[in-house]
Amino acid sequence: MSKKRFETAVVHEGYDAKEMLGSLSTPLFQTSTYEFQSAEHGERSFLGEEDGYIYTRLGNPTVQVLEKRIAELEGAETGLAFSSGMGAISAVLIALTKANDHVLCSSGLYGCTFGLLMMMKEKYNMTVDFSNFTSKEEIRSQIKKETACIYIETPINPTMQLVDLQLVAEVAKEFDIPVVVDNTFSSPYIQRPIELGCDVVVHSATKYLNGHGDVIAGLAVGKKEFLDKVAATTQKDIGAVLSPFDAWLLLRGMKTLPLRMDRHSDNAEKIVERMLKHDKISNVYYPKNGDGDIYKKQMKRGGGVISFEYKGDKKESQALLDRLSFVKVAVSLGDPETLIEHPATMTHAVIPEEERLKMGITDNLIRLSVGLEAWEDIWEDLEQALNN
Ligand code: LCS
Repeated sequence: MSKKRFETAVVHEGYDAKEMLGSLSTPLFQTSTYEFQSAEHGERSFLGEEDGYIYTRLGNPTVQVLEKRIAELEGAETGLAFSSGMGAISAVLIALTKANDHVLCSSGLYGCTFGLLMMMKEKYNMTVDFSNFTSKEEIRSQIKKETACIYIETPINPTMQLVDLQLVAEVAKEFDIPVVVDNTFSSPYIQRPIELGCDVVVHSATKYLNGHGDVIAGLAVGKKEFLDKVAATTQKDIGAVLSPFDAWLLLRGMKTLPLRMDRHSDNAEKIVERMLKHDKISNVYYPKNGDGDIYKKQMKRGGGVISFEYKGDKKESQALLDRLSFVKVAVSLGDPETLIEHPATMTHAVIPEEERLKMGITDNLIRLSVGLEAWEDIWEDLEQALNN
């Protein structure tokens, strides 16, 4: 059978109803363990001599459909599911590094990813540097003999700056260093890092992949050899595995990913056009309007997140949020509801002020996750809050 297009794969890939009594919808295997046919069968299962299931932390049929589906969508060999985005990120980073190693990161990171790296730095004497990844020379000059991996968010949460993934992957290959990309903000519908030469993709599937604001989940995809190691060590033994029910919800939510991403992007484009003309807004950050060349090279659409700087101080920026009516003041993103938050005091509050400002997270930066509502209603609510 020929390889299916994205919109088809997101509905069908990884599931064959014939193997599940014809059930058209993926069955929910809500079980923690599996009965062995005999003690010897159990022994052989633990030795890896038998296919099949042992215990849900080690594998579950519902979760495995999701793992196959995300691997196909990202163009990767294999996938693994976790109980949160941070579960996926920590399992991958801990598997790739050891004491005294160096990690080179994008110039901004989600607050908890930053926190995890700072903890690894302190506990394991690791070093962490940040790069703008603007040229091959710059990247080469920042790679050390202890560099264990390169870790990138693009677009960066919440500044929306972009990193040229192909450029980084080409330099990383020269040094044989794996490149890990957090693809949460784009989803594979918009950007596919593996096809650009990167090695591992991680997701907070809590966001666009699930798309309904009712699940916390993480995913990682990459080469089978590496992810088999993660599955047998940092996933299995640390244990941040996804529950079958949450995998089932994710499989359901993901089916509409292409429709939702187009709608989020259409809505965001309309809002950006108006924000650019509003005299209470000094800067608007949206992928399509920023690094034009990188955007064209690697992204299909701009996605649903816009950040902007309000002409006011911290208190006045917080007061703007309180004047909104149906737009919700909440962290997270990628939900059907439009969400707004203040990164300096919420998602990125754990980052010390000096580093936070270096990342471009000022006290008047506001992040908007544009939802699926009518864009006119979203803009009317924002406009009344901006004008009051
Ligand atoms: N990566 C990125 C880029 C994220 O934005 C988040 C969560 C994570 C990883 C962690 O995923 P989780 O464990 O929550 O599934 N970002 C959040 C945010 O910006 N607001 O609330 C959570």
